[in-house]
Order: sequence, then C-alpha cells, then structure tokens
Amino acid sequence: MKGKRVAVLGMGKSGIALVRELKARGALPFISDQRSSEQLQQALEQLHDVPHETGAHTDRVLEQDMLVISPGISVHAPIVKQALARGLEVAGEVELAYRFSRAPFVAVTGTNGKSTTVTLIHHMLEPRSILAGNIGNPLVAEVGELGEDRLVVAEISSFQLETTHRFRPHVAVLTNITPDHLDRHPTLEEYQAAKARLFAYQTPQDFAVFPADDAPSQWVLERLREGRLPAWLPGFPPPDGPARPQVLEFSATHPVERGAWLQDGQIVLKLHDQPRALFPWSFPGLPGPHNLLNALAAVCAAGALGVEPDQMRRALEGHHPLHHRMEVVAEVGGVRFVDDSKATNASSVEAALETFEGPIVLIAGGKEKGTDFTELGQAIARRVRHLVLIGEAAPRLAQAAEQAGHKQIHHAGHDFPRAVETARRLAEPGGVVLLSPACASFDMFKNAEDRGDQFRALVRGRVS
Ligand code: UMA
Ligand code: ADP
Repeated sequence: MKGKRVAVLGMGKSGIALVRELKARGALPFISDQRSSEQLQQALEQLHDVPHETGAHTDRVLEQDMLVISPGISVHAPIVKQALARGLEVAGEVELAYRFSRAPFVAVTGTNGKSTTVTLIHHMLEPRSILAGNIGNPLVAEVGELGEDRLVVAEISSFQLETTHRFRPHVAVLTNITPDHLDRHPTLEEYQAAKARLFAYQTPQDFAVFPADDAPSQWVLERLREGRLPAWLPGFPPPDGPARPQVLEFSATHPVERGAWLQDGQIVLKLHDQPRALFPWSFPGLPGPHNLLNALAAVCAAGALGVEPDQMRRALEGHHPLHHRMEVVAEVGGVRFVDDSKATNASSVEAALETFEGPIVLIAGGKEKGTDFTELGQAIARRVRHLVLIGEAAPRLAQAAEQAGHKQIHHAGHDFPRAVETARRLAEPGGVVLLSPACASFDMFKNAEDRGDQFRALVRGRVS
C-alpha cells in the first residue's frame, strides 16, 4: 500500500475506517462523497487533513491508482463503471480487511439471521474471536493487529460481496436467501450470484454451511458442488478453478449427510461418521422456528472449528434477542409490545408472525425495495387481527393483504406516533403489538435503529 494513491468512495463508517487504515499503511488516500459538505460536517471533522471532495464523485477519483468503495455504493454506480472501464482496480472494504488480516475469517451472509448467527458463533468461539462487519463496525478497523491464532467472525452483506476479489473465509455460512434489495440488484439472480461469492475461493481445507431446506440457497449449493458458481462482473478476478469446500448443512426437520439438525428435541451434529446428540433445544432467548435455524447454522460453524458442545450450549443459553429483532420492549395490560424494526423484508416479518401467539396488531410499511408482498399478504390474512400501515409502501401492502382476504387495515400515513397509538388502541389482552415493517426505514426515519428507538420511546412514554 505504501505510496499508493487510493480513492475511497463514501464518508460513512467504512470510508472513515478505510482512510485511517490506509494512512497507517503509508498509502495516500483521497476520499469522495456525493453528499454536501454541510451534510458531511461530522465526517469532515475526522478527515480534515485528508484530500477530499464532496457534492459529487468527479474525475479526481479516476486519477488515483485504485478505487475502494463503501458498501452503500453499487458496483453499477456510474463512477465505478467508469473506473472499471479504465482498468482501475476496484475493491470494497471487506476485500481490504481480508488482505490486511492474518487471522482467518468465519463469514456469515444471507437475507435474514446474519446478525443473530454471527453473534451466536462469536459467543461460541470467545475469547478466540472478534466480531465485526455489516453488524456495525467495519472489519478494516478491527483486523490489523490480530495474530493467526485469532478468528474474525464477520457479518457480510451482499453489497460487500459485490467488491471482493479473493476473499476466502475458512468457514462460510449462508443463512437463507429470499427476495430483498431489488432496488439495488437489477435481478434476483444477481443478488444470488453476489451471495455465492462468499464460497467462490474456498479450498478443501475450508467449510461451507448451507440451509438444507431453502431452495434458493440450495440453488447456490448445487452450483458449488458442480463446480460452476455463477460468474461475477468483469473487473473482478475469476477464481483459478472451482471452489471445493467441505459442505455442512442444517435442517430443523430431517437428518443431513453432514451437519446439524433437530431430532426428538435434541440438537444433533454429524461432522464425520457418527451423529452426536449435543443438547436439548430449549433456549428462551431464541424464540421462533427461525432462531432454531440460526442456532443450527452456528452449531455447524462452531463444530467445524472444534468447539465443544458445552461451550456451544452456554452461548445459546446466554443469548438474548438483539436490539430491534423481535425485542419485547414493554408489556402493559397483558399486551406485549415488540420492536422488530430490523425486519426489513417480507420473509423476516413472516418469521415474526410464526413466533408470536395471540391476536397480533402489526405495524408495517416504509420505504419501497421493489419486492413482492403476495406471500406476506397471505401470512397477514392468516395471523394478523389488525394491520396498521405507514410510509411509502402502504398502498402495495394494503393491496397484498386485501387480496388475501384481510379486512382490518388502518392507514397512518407518515405519522408514526399516530400508527403506534392506533395499534395500542386496537390491541387486546394476551395479544401483541408488533412493529415488523417489511420495508426499509429511510422514508420516515434515519435508519431502522431510529425507527425501533422511536417505537420504544412512544410505547414507554405512553406507559409511564
Ligand atoms: N455515498 C456516496 N455515493 C453513493 C452512495 C453513497 O458518496 O453513490 C455516500 C453517502 O453519502 C454516505 C456514505 O456513502 O456518506 C455511506 O456509506 P455506506 O452506506 O456504505 O455506509 P457505512 O456507514 O460505511 O456503513 C456500511 C454499511 N452500510 C450499508 O451497507 C448501506 C453498514 O451496514 C455496516 O454496518 C457498516 O458499513 C460497517 O461494515 C448497514 C446496512 O444497512 C447496517 N447494511 C445493509 C443491511 O444490513 O441490510 C446491507
Ligand atoms: P440480518 O443481520 O440478516 O438482518 P438479524 O439477525 O439482524 O438478521 O435479523 C433481522 C430480522 O430478521 C429480524 O426481524 C429477525 O427477527 C429476523 N430473522 C432472524 N433470523 C431469521 C431467519 N433465519 N429467517 C427469517 N427471519 C429471521
């Protein structure tokens, strides 16, 4: 990196961490962001001595030796396309972190369950591991000092996988694939192909963990087994040969050839010849059928790394729902108020509807991502007593629910306090008010955390 002129795109967490690390390694970073200086005031305070531009990405970016982009910036962005057309090396933050790390990676991707699964794996591996990535702290800031004996447990998004080169996790986990981020990926195939890149460079020393009963994930596994993973975009090096990791699978309902499953209420793990019953599945901090799958994925990953069952069990026992993931934030008059703001796609809401018993008042809606709500509409018709809709996607959600025969729909527009108050009024004792939006938050909130925090404050404010 010494003396290399590196353009960094984006002044968010990733960009700031990248610039720090690049400077420490003797590179010459130049940072560019499309937002205005006023909007970027806080970031600029941290970057004052670094050459930069704001307001747009200009040709100055293309004059550098290499381009590193933040995950929020698509490989299809015009400036990135221009850089690739000029033959400039384009990489992402994860690729750089991988190059800078001596410690091997345990990486988790998937549409849902990434944060929960990485957290479980990290707790199973502690104190050997550190936890970073899409979960909130850029990898590049964390890995530099680690020795080979440590493990980097990394949550990796499809956005981050767009710009890897030779990223080879020692253990790679795919939790599931359902339609999401179709505002960013032009097709579902491209989204699947991005996820498949997690495995593309793995060798027979490495492990690949797949859900046995998820058809889109099995599509990836079939191609991995046949040595023909989908090709990626020009400008990113194709692997030297087909990836050949050892495959483990997990299932909530049946045994698998190698991997983990549930049988007679016990978690069973089979790594080599003999299956081994590890412990009963009974962990209150991991409610719902989806969390069983997350736990099974974590057991596969930890099992591959030689973790003892006792250590796995302790990690599962100690787990509490993460903030904004089916988190019970209040219980008043027999009604539970649940913050599931991180449910930003249809399948995560379906998981929540499977988890809670009693009459549900669902608050959903938000920024559109172009995904189909037909199945969600059916789940709402089956499980939801009242649907309170907010934000940009309200008309499409209402249509899907109505088509499935649901009639109790209440519109709150962009007025979130009104939505929460309406839901509170409609709730019945023994029931649940569930904020599980199936959409991004940016039409009304700073981000999903902000949406969850406002929900909690409104609910608790009303209570106290
Ligand atoms: N920007 C440009 N040009 C563009 C687009 C954006 O300059 O064309 C600028 C924006 O003006 C902004 C900056 O890029 O200043 C933001 O970069 P970013 O969106 O990559 O955000 P970071 O703060 O670097 O956070 C990223 C991840 N964000 C996204 O993937 C959108 C964080 O995941 C991650 O925690 C962090 O890196 C550390 O690894 C968030 C997320 O929403 C939580 N992820 C998605 C998800 O989980 O669904 C994938
Ligand atoms: P991610 O990091 O992939 O967004 P999280 O663990 O943060 O995953 O959970 C995000 C949302 O998805 C929450 O609403 C959570 O309840 C739900 N969820 C978690 N695991 C699963 C799963 N395996 N299948 C479906 N939904 C899930």
